[in-house]
Amino acid sequence: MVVVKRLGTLALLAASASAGIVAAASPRIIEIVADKDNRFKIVGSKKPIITAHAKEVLRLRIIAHKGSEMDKDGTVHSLTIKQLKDQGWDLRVKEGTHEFAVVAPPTPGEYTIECAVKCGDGHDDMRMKLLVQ
Ligand SMILES: [Cu+2]
Repeated sequence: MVVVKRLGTLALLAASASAGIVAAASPRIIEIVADKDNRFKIVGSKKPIITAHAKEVLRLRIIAHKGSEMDKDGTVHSLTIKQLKDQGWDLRVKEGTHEFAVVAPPTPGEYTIECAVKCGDGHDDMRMKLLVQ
């Protein structure tokens, strides 16, 4: 019984180690400006749409500029997908450049990424799209 248990643990360790290597294999970097005009802009793209494969690991580099308002704790914007908040899709950013690794959801479809921090004029329309294929 003890031996079986140990083997199980080893197998689990091996599995998570290889998963780590796969995840680390150069995820795409997507550069996003959360701008002072309270709009999201994707560097090198005309439309604020991120296209990803299901479960794709993405590295988001977010350049944040304060709008006319910010949160008490200094957060100037956020990138939030309401239904995926508990899966890491609630990125609050202060002024400056920040990098986050996120995973696209397993279910294809259109997801709205919105700002959940009151950032001033334009806040209500501060959103972009995650298109999962
Ligand atoms: Cu906002």
